[in-house]
Amino acid sequence: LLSAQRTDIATAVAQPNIALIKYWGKKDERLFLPRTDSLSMTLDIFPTTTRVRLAPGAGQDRVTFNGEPATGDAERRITAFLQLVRERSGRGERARVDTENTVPTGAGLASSASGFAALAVAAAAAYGLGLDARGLSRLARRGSGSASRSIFDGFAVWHAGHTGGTPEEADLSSYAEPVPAVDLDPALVVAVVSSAPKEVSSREAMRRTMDTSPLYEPWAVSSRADLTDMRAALGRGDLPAVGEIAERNALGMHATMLAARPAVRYLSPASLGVLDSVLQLRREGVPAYATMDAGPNVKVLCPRPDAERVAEALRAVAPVGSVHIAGPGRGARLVAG
Ligand code: 2P0
Repeated sequence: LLSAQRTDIATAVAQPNIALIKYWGKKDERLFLPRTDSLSMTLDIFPTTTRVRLAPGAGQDRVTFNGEPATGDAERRITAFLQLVRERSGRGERARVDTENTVPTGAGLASSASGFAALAVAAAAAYGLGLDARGLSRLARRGSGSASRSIFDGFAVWHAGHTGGTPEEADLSSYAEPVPAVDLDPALVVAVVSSAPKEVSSREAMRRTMDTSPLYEPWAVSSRADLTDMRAALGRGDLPAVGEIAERNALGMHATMLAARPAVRYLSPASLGVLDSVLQLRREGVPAYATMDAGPNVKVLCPRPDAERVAEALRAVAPVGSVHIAGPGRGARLVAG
């Protein structure tokens, strides 16, 4: 049990994860049930640290990010999440939530996965929910789908769950859990090509893709096959196969978005420049493979001994702003303070 004791104050740390088999689309928006299973690697860089302190007598939640009061959508999502925790705990106290994010400002990397994973672990402890890792994963999912995977170390699969029965049954059925991977020593090299905020939120883009893209259903079907192949590749420690499957799955996801009406296009000329450079690395014998999320930045999976060479090649692509080398990291956990 990660959070069995009632403490009234708790601090948790979580790191981002990058999906190798993507989550794109919800079959239930309220419960954050995804249309497909997904699989990711939790990273060892850019931790988010979140402290939740119950504030008896306070009339509302107070939330800060790196010392500044949270506003707008971010504040609403966190308050809604705390409300869910209060309903489950049977306790009504408002909370003070302080989050320190170490993603370099303007790095163009999403922080909702590490953010809601850290918040779930800290809030569950502060309100005394007594959840195990699976329960924490289900809780984190209600803040942001991808956060369900950052609860775990290294590789994790997030089950889409089923919607046939009651909402409670559906909610219980969708969680992440660790995936065995043998003898893999991967690096993930992150090439930041833009730090501009995205024009279409991933939430809206998912909705539009599901509702209007004729390629969505075929992608969902092929993604299921990709997941089966990915589990086998991880199980036998075959990093080139892991990379190849991840790259085709990501390109397929972007193809479904391009076919949406109107199209959702996250990849920029700079992203394509990085993809060219990855192809060139492969021609030179480096097993490097790319994956891209809801933005123009490109993440490149390769064996750790090749990471510096890959980073150097990506830095040479004209519009690349910064390059970060990550490896598999730890899941969300309580810390002192
Ligand atoms: C993923 N992405 O699997 C996919 C691939 C982006 C592309 O999860 O609406 O911030 O909060 O559940 O988790 C980004 O979406 O969306 C995402 P919500 P989230 O990593």
